[in-house]
Amino acid sequence: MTQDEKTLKILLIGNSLVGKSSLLLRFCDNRFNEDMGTTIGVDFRFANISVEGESIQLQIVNGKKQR
Ligand SMILES: Nc1nc2c(ncn2[C@@H]2O[C@H](COP(=O)(O)OP(=O)(O)OP(=O)(O)O)[C@@H](O)[C@H]2O)c(=O)[nH]1
Ligand SMILES: [Mg+2]
Repeated sequence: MTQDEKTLKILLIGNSLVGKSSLLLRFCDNRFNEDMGTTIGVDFRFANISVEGESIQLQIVNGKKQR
């Protein structure tokens, strides 16, 4: 990562089974997996997007509401 590359941290939060993991998988890999199972602990992914020619790194944390 170069010094001037921008990084954004994104936290996905919401109740269990609302589709957080599915949203993340679709965004990062453009896939859908019907039997993914509930997320244990914290799961995170990195993604790069380009906005007006500028590269931005996304650090997406898939959180979980504790109950
Ligand atoms: N039909 C349909 N089902 C979806 C969609 N998104 C998610 N699901 C289903 O909803 C269920 C829960 O999705 P997850 O992505 O695992 O939800 P989650 O919020 O990560 O759940 P936890 O990890 O338990 O917090 C799964 O059975 C998915 O297959 C959607 O857009 N359409
Ligand atoms: Mg999940």
